[in-house]
Amino acid sequence: MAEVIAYVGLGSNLENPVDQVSKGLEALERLPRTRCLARSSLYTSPPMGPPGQPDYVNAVACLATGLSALELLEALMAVERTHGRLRDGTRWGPRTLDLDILLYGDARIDSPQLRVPHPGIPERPFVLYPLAEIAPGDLDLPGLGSLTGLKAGCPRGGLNRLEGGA
Ligand code: A4P
Ligand code: MG
Repeated sequence: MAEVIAYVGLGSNLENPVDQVSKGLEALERLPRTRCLARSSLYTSPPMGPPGQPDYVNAVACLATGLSALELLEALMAVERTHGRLRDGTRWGPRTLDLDILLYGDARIDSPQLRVPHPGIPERPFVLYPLAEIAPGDLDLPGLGSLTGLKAGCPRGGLNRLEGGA
């Protein structure tokens, strides 16, 4: 199958998040039939969702992949399992690395397992700004509009680029 350009979002707020996201980015380089074309800086951001949890570290990577969207999802979940979850005796510990498929070529997928483009993109500065850092020109997000337009409607909030990250 021909290569597809896919964007993957990484996020962590537990167990040394900078390390988690850096190792996650390295793991993306090792996915089968996949090349990592670009990776954003690391960013810190206040938690979206319930307050009282630590700040997040986020990044976005651009991949060229021969995997299907579902194969890519499965590969990302395997990375989450090996890199993002810690063994706690016999039980899995908290998830420390979250990997989301943001875009898969110009595909629009709406299945119980996989929604692409990721529906949270428009309200997530920690996705939009790292994505804009590495996207070539102004991306059109299928069904969501241009990246420039989405960024204009989404203030940075407390998003900060980490110096020397990634
Ligand atoms: N799934 C469906 N579509 C996708 C997709 N495009 N990419 C399904 C990846 N997975 C997708 O995921 C649950 C199921 O989503 C998977 O089984 C897959 O089949 P999960 O990672 O186990 O669950 P989750 O991450 O807890 O839920 P959810 O709704 O994906 O949470 P989010 O949206 O990932 O949000 N604040 C900041 N500042 N930064 C963050 O990164 N992240 C979250 C988690 C909350 N607040 C945050 C951040
Ligand atoms: Mg997720």
